[in-house]
Amino acid sequence: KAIPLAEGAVVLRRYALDFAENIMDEIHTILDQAPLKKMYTPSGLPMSVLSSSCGQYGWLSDQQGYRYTHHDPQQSKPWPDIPKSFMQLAQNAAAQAGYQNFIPDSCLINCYRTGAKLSLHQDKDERDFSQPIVSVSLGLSAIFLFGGLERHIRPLRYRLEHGDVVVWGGATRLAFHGIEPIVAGQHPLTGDVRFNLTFRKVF
Ligand code: MD5
Ligand code: FE
Repeated sequence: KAIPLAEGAVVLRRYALDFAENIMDEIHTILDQAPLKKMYTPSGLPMSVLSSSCGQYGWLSDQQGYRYTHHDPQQSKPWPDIPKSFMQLAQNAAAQAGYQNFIPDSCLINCYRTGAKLSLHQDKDERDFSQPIVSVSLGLSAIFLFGGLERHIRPLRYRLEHGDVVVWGGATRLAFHGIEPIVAGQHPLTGDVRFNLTFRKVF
């Protein structure tokens, strides 16, 4: 069932649970073609999350800045396609939250090892903020930090677990958010990591 988390954000608890094994198989196929890599902030600081992408656009971050590209620079070939099952999951989840025509052109794959975190930030490298972001959590759980539209607002904390899907739209699309350091653990499907997929319409 759909639970509103804030104005415009909907949590679909365990929505992806039945698809999780298929999703992990697809993730491994994608990562064989476009391996996870360490990203760096524009100021040169290493990020603790490892990332890859599939879809028409993939997200990159290094000293040249944050951007979306058609190519995986380490492979000199286009990013792998978004699997059909991913598209269906993202579209169905978006529709549950009231977005009937969500057609993502990018899926970012984030891999969090023990201690990996994401500092408070906004997602604003996309063109149309009326389009939601659909995020799928897999494996180890995480404490999600959900802030406000300004950085100084103290974030609320929510646990996101294996199979949870969140549709971030409306006023939350530009909210500050982050992930607390992942606590060591073991998950039967992902082992010692958390994966998160974010589906976006970038262009
Ligand atoms: C994650 N990833 O769990 C999150 C899921 C990222 C990122 O933040 O940028 O890769 S997406 C969470 C999100 C997106 C847009 C708005 C809001 C949250 N929000 O309003 O809190 O790896
Ligand atoms: Fe984000």
